[in-house]
Amino acid sequence: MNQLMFNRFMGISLMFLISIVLLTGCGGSGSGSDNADDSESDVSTDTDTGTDIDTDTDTDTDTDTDTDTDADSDTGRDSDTGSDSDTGSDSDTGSDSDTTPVNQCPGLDDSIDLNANGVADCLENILINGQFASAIDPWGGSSGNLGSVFVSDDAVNNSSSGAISITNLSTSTGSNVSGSLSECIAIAPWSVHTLMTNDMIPSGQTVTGSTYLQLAYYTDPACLHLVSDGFVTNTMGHSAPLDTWQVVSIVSRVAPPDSAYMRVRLDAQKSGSADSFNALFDNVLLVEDTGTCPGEDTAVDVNGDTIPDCTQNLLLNGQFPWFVSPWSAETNVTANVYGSGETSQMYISFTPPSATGSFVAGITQCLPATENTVYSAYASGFVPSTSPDATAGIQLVFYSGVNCLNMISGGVQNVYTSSSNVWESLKIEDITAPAGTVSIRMRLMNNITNSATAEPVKFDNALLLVEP
Ligand SMILES: [Ca+2]
Ligand SMILES: [Ca+2]
Ligand SMILES: [Ca+2]
Repeated sequence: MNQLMFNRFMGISLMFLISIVLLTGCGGSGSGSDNADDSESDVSTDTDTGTDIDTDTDTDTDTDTDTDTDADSDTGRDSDTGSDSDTGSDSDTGSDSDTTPVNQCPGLDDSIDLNANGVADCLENILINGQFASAIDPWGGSSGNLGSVFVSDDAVNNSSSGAISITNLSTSTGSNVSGSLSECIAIAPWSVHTLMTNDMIPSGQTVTGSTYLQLAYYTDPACLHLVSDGFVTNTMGHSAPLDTWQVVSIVSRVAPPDSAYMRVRLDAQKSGSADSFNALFDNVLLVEDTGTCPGEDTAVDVNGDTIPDCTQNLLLNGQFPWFVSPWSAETNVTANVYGSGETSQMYISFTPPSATGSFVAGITQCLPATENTVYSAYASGFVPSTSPDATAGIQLVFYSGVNCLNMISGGVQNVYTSSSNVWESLKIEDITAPAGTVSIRMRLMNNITNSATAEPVKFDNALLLVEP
């Protein structure tokens, strides 16, 4: 691990620690008084979620402002560690041929393991009260969720646990999501989470609907202010079969760099009727992904050195799994991630100011750099045949000031695609940083010649590394 990556990881680790310290010193409680904001937020949800399902989750500007003020999820989880004391008493009962497993989570169901990792979900759940053992607290919701109540219909028929029944009471006949229930928790930037839950739609309803999950990232502990990306993930759950508990997931979502809190939302979605629609949820599990490069594809190796690019990349967010940050879009450039996870790509577009001449614009990332160090940069570029006047390119520029100020003369490298409708490997290899280098900028470029029309190009798998 080189120094830059080490610093990056140390920085993230430090922020995570700080988050924990802040959390333990902060004791939110109750589901909060949400009503003031929610009437508006539900309206906005009603109008936008119908069209953004599965198509473009990243540009969803759902500005729901449900205020669940519970930011003390970690504090609650700490109580789980108290159950370790049960281990001692378990040995005492061994002589009674008592084969009952250790009660790992008093009051909760140890047998639930939705993510099938052999660890009781109650031990690893970041959320509070994911099993709805006896109530729905601290889950909170919007004013549209007046039908959300605790019910005894547990997903695995556990007589000592229940579920949450969420009713969409919207009288709109359009496609809409309402009846939400949410929890707002502290998370670390760049942390990666997977959400899983049981859901069930009772039969006998006049409305056809679906379960619906949402993850959204915020800067504040009340989950009121979305991160700069406005990053929201909506996932349709089930509309069938009825009366049968199912499992639905949102897998490996990466927290944007300016996020500090995440809101997990459970919803009932319906369309075509003013009647209410009801769905049940149980065993909601949120875990942080661990291992090599969570949220990124370890198979990507654009420089062909058999080392996963995600372990050697100086860039953050080189694979564009969900969002644009911390890449910075230049003036008038539209940058969006389409697709999701390992199949996603970054689209860059701008409208040239004139139909004559060659114009270049794109997105950039600036990093500290060291003189006389050898750098290589890569990306996959794609020019659709519908962009006949465009090429896709990458650029490396060296600077003598921090934050990419004061470009060093002669310190610019460019390479562009040469054909359309195929992914091309763009490479700038083995470039020695000039004397005086303090920072380096990598740029992904959309170049348009003799056209005043926006002609998008797309990129994937950007890599910047120091050569050994
Ligand atoms: Ca588990
Ligand atoms: Ca339950
Ligand atoms: Ca590699």
